[in-house]
Amino acid sequence: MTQALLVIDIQTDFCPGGALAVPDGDAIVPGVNALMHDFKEIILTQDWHPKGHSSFASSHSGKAPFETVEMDYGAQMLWPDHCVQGSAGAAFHPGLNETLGNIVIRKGVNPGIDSYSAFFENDRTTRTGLHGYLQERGVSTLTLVGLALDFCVYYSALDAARLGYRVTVRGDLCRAIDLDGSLAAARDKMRTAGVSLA
Ligand code: VGL
Ligand code: ZN
Repeated sequence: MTQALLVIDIQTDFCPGGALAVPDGDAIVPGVNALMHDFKEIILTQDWHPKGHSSFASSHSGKAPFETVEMDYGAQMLWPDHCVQGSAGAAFHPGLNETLGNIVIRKGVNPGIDSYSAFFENDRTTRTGLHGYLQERGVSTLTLVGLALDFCVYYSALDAARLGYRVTVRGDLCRAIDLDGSLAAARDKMRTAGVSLA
């Protein structure tokens, strides 16, 4: 088994009506469910923050969502409170066929470090364990789908390419937040990194 599907953060808070809604985010759910039937190895990721997480604007006095702060590990965009561990918003979108997932990787659990990528936290060095899992399963080729294309999908795709996987991002099965040109920048950088954007 050498191929795996990575389903990134298809959670209630990233869908319309959620705390950090990605426009049209729920539209990808039926297509993702269908695609899961083509894979034997399926990894689901879940953004999973403790209350008061350092990526929440509410944790920084005088700061508003979508402003940035300087953390020890570099610039960090601040977000509305979202995907709080155990909350309804952190659950997978109710339409997602999560039973087909072999393993769930939860990320963003460290109170002081955000984690966009499914492989590394935002300090770019602390590992989530996903690479070890994939290596043990003999996976070398990855297909990525999910939310948001210009944040968690993008960081995961770049890290996967850097780790040596062959990476395809199914752009039709992703949706973007698109802040200040972040989508165009993410597309450019993914292409440069050798990620195929289908
Ligand atoms: C995400 C912002 C904050 C994502 C997660 O899943 O793209 N974006 N936390
Ligand atoms: Zn988050």
